[in-house]
Amino acid sequence: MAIHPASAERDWSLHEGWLKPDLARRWQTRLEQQLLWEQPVVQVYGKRHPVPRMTVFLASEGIHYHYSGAIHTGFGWPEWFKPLLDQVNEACETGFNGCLLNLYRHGDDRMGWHADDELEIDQRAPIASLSLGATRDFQLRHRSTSHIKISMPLADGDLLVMHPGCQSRWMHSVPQRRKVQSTRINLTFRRFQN
Ligand SMILES: O=C(O)CCC(=O)C(=O)O
Ligand SMILES: [Mn+2]
Repeated sequence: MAIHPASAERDWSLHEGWLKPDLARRWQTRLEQQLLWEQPVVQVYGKRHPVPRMTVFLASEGIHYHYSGAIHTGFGWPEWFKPLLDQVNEACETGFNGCLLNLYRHGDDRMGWHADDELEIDQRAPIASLSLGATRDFQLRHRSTSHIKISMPLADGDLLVMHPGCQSRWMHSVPQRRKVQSTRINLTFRRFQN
């Protein structure tokens, strides 16, 4: 089933329960066990800080992406991952060639305000964000009218599609939530220029 935004003005669409719980569990377990999760270290004012989450970058061979102060390179997709990539591509009617995965081990892990607007990303394509595991709040803040702030809980199996234009109009974040004790994985599928 293809996804169409309800209205052209909408900058994103949320598809709750896009992956059924049994499939979501299977993917979460596989991703946790089979990927080599890393905790990047960033340098701020000369001091080194581990980022408060674990990450993995998967992409087609030859894709390069600068984030968290380092260059990440695509070495091709693991064979076992391709069915999920195909399913997301079909839903979004696009061909994603990269995916950044974040593992939030507990509620202290988080991501600060940013937009996925790096030059390498093709801003004419959507960005699809799939959530697995613990529910976490995803916040959006309008860039020009900063009093407009939206918080939406992203739950297990939800697919959030950020449409072209979303990154230039909105910033987003995943704040700390001390009460959350279980793990969440988020996959953001992106289209890189090549
Ligand atoms: O974890 C999320 O829901 C958001 C992740 C994100 O914004 C990113 O990877 O750029
Ligand atoms: Mn982002």
